Amino acid sequence: MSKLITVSNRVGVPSPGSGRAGGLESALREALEADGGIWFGWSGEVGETRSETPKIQKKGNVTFATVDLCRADYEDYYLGYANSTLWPLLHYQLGLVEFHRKQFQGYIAVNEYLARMLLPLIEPDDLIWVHDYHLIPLAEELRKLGVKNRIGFFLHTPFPATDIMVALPHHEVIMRALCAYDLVGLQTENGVRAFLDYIAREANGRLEFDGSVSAYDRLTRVVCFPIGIDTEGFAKNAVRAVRSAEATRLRESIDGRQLIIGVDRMDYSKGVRTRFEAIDDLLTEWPEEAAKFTYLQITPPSRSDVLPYQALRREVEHAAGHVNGKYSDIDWAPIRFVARAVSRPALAGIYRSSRIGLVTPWRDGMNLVAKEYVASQNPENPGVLVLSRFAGAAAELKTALLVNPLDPSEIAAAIHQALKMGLPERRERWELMMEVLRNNTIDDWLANFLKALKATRPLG
Ligand code: GDG
Repeated sequence: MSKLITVSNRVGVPSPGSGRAGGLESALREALEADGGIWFGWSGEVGETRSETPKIQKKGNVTFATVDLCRADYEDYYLGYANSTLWPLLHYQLGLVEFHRKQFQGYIAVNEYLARMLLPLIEPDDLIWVHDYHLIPLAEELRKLGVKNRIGFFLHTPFPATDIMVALPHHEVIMRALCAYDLVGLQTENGVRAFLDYIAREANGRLEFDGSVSAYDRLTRVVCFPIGIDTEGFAKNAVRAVRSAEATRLRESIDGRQLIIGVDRMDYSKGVRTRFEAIDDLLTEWPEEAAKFTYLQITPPSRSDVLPYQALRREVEHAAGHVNGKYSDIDWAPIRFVARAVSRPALAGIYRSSRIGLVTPWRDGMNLVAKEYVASQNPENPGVLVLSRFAGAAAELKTALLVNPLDPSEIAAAIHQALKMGLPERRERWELMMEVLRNNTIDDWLANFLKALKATRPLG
């Protein structure tokens, strides 16, 4: 019987101390649990040498198969090509893109190694679902080993416009590798359009009558599957969590002021520094708002071994200090900057306690925080989402206050509008967004992708 094999860069093997998994992780685990399946990928461990065989751990119906990488892999594949070349490129940050041929070769080599490690676990009818930019060459490497199974790929980041894509040295190698998948899933229609544009202009390929893309002697389907969240689950948790000790302590500490919330990994694509500049602009333009709100920014560290991320942390801390130094009074500071993670249940309570959700990435594949904030609101008195027009979520959450995330004064004006917005308008905007979130949950996303993958024709 066919089973599902999911492959991701990191595999979170559940353990007693590992806490509650995020929405994507638990949805994938449930899908694997349903008919039995395998989750394969890097363990997160860096050893002196690579593993010779995968470490197998069975939890319920799910087999977790993980391998360790060696130091050179970690540097070339993970820190290097994946996070210093592809990540900035996919987020339109050409100035941050580094390219070193050795890292590129290391990236291909790790994918070739992962394909070899995965091969013995694959049975003829299995469906293989590969996740994200670290693993683009995996299908091509599996094909070289004779794998004929249906293989799908989902890119969690944006797929950039052709002019950005062609800035990548050897972009054709990456695009050819993407076309080795039977199905490529992207977050937005904009991404699908960009993919087709590349295929037409750079690969001399074409769109077939049945909707598949023909290029590099292969047929691939490229489809938009906007990722969702567990909408009802979040809404229910938020009702409970808003009464938790943490949310209560937070509300007491803000002393009746309006709360503005930002939650982002420490990443330059998330636009946190510009958001602090927006608070500066807000207080310059509308000084009467001083002491009427508190902006809480929660920013867990991320990729701290990658150089630009270390510089970013210093810049963000400096910017928060600058704004606080300029506007704070003895009993109020505009920004509370928390540079660590908070627990998942606490997060839902914090979202619900906040009058404004501030989500202004410069670019984002989707942005789940925007959706979680909306799902957590009190229907009787919902808050307002201020959202970057360059987050994938903006294609769905059209009644958020959409802003250009590069313009602090535009963000400031939207915050001001949100602070003043009356209940009827807040409800109307929120209800329309909530309907979208109810109609496309994480379970729908998963089912739609797998249905489309099953509908592709297996090779040979
Ligand atoms: C990539 C793409 C795409 C954050 N801080 C804490 C915490 N979080 C959770 C949030 C949310 C998740 O992490 C972040 O998801 P995002 O979608 O916002 O961003 P990325 O991490 O960049 O994710 C993105 C996503 O993949 C899925 O396809 O949407 O565009 O870049 O769930 O709640 N969770 C806890 N404490 C924190 O402090 N517990």
